[in-house]
Amino acid sequence: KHYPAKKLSIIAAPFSGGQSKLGVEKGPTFMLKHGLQHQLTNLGWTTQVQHPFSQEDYSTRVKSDTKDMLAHIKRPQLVGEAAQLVYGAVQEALSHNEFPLTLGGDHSIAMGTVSATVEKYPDVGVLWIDAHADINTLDSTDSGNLHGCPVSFLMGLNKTGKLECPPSLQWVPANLKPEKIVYIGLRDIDATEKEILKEQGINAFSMYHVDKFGINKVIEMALMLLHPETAGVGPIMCSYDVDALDPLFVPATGTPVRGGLTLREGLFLVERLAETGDLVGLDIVEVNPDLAAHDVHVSDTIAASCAIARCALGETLL
Ligand code: HAR
Ligand code: MN
Ligand code: MN
Ligand code: MN
Repeated sequence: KHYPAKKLSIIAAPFSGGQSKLGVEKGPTFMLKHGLQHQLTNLGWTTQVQHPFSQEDYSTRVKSDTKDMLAHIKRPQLVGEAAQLVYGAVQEALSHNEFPLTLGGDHSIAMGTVSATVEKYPDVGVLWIDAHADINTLDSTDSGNLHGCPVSFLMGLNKTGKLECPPSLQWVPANLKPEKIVYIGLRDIDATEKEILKEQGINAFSMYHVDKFGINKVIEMALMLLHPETAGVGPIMCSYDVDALDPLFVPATGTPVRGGLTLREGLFLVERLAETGDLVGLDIVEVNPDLAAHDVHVSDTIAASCAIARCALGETLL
């Protein structure tokens, strides 16, 4: 319904500064080398690849810029700049009625993708598919890794904390309301994050709920929660961290947690979103080809990540 012209803007976001493991910046190249663009063209999409970082060298800056710290928060300047470029690329795609498919990179770039999408579709519901809640604030994060914090920025939770929001991240429009995000796949949440989720009244389906209700029912409930007035119908954006899938299927990722979604559950989820006709944007993040013990770990991870994109964009089994 939202993209009758089937135009796709593939946004390559090779960024690793939101966490501490190099290699996650290789995600977009590996997915594109696997043939993702051609696979999506075969599904009837007109495709183009955008490179918002073409003027930057984040790989070098991630390694060399040791002064980019705010207390224990790592690389706020770099993360703010990179996410803002992604924000611009998603805005630009949406302004041309192109579906933004953003390939990470670590999950900090979702500060840009989600806020640009909420700007365009103010009633959009965000499905955050992840083993982690990524809602730590500057004050609550233990690791200081900003890929564990994007949701708190999207919701404006760092405007009132003890640590002041660094200037590089003040552009983030705090336009995501707590009732407009639902999580699926959670299984590794910090105690501080549990408190924030409770305080904000955010709906979340952990792996417990997936086991209890099944993935189909979980998605139906999630859609209902995001669009209660219209019986679950309305625009949906999906920010998909591949670590939501069990590491059996996606071993090459920075923070694998056992007991995750099966490959079929993870693909069904996006097949179901495609079926609604209401998907307006997709991120696929945290693919790290360097964190593989064997070549087959890389190919499994890349194949699963590309399958997520294809299923979300209309590929069906029959
Ligand atoms: N909660 C932890 C932190 O804040 C770990 C979360 C980051 N890992 C991710 N995010 N892959 O989805 O550091
Ligand atoms: Mn364009
Ligand atoms: Mn995660
Ligand atoms: Mn994440």
